[in-house]
Amino acid sequence: MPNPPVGCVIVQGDEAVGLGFHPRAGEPHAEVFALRGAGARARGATAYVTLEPCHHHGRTPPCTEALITSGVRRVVVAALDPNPAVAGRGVQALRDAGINVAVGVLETQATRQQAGFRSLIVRGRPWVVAKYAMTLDGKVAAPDEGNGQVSGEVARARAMTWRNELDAVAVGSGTLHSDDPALTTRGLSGGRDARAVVFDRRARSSLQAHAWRPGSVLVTAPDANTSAFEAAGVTVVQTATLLDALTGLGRLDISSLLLEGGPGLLSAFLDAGLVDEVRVFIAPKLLGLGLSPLTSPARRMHEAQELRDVTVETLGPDVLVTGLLSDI
Ligand code: AOF
Ligand code: ZN
Repeated sequence: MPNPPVGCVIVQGDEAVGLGFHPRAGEPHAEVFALRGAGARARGATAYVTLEPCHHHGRTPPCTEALITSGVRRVVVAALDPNPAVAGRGVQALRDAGINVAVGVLETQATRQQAGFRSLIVRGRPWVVAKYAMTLDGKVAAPDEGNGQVSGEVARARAMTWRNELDAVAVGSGTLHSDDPALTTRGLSGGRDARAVVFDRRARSSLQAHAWRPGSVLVTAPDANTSAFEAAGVTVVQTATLLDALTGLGRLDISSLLLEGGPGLLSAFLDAGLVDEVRVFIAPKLLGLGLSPLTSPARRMHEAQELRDVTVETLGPDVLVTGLLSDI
């Protein structure tokens, strides 16, 4: 964060002679690693890259220069870079240098992968992913047990990879109080923890909760007393609306936010039109009474929010359904 995940492959004939990806902000871009691998075999080759090559001096020099110097003949770009410092200039520079450039190959897949980066640079706020696991009858928790496991091991492992991939993971004060979630990435070698974000309008959460660790963020109302949190080293964002809260998280370079509950937080985001993507696990269990994932006030079917670009996958005994509520 806040840079995009980008991959590049250099292909000579039908052989991949160089592979690269951008590991983190401050380190070289994908193209540079791929061109290093290809060496002299880049001459006359085709470079495939998931994001338009940059044409500006950021933390690193422009990739257009590296590509032109390498002698590649053709560049295939999945998606243009919405960064105002690039925005088509990268493609133009390559074409001006006589390189054949194709744009828009596997664009949907690439933009979905880059959703956080694109959201932050275009809207100034993170891409918001709502996630929950429910039984076949649509319950996320049993009446007498707040945090019993709904989904199976394979599904839970998948959800852990999201805590590694997204920049931040958020819960409301109700979930913090009832479940005391650790919000860490477990069981993943080389994984990193997303920043923990707690939405607590009154700032009354216990500082003993596991979610508070270095880098954790408290989002609260403008008039809340936050001195104890600040003294404990928690980053505080004080705003009156959820939209402003997201902009505040964007200022912290948080480009993607995984909403992990509970129903109050999810519904507040959904009702404000601020959920961009939904990922739901459905476990083949029948519970009966229990907690619904949402408390939204829709009364008729036409008021339901309908997902686009829906994917369905089975994970062990569970089903994962994902879809988008906004355009990338
Ligand atoms: C590329 N290839 O692999 C990536 C790009 O501060 P810098 O130098 O790292 O530049 C960051 C910007 O460069 C970022 O905002 C985005 O526009 C672009 N990222 N571009 O050609 C890459 N990661
Ligand atoms: Zn670059």
